[in-house]
Amino acid sequence: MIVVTSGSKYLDIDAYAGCIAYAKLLNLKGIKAKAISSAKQNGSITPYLLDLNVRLDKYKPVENDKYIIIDVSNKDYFDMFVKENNIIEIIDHHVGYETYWKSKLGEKSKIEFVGSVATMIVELYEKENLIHEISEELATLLISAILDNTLNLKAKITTRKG
Ligand SMILES: [Mn+2]
Repeated sequence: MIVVTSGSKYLDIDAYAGCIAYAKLLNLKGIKAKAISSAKQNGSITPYLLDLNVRLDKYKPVENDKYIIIDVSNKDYFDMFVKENNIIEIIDHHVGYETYWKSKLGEKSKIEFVGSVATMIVELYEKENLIHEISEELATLLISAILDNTLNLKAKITTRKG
């Protein structure tokens, strides 16, 4: 099985939406994948969003599973069940580990300095001509992630000026 997951510390709406949407994109391409996380979900994943009919999968990783990591590339912070040697792809928008992963995974390391990982996942749907397969509920998750990360960015800039 391919396991799409994120960090260990907490799960925010960007990671949550990103994992769910990317596992679905793989499924649409005929590749079996599950989106799971053992991290604590933070307040950015509101009860309304949790109630939508798009959710993480219930799945327990086994020995030979392969991992795709979303929204984090610092290997100290991956979900605790991830085995580094079994990582096959990384999609992230944080600075610092892009050279390391590029040398390990080549084009399967997708690290870009954009506002949210959800933006990158939407672009991957576009690239595969599958954008029309994004359901209204999945779109709600993705747009919430994009907005949340943008607002956080503004909040950080405000703090720095203050
Ligand atoms: Mn993010």
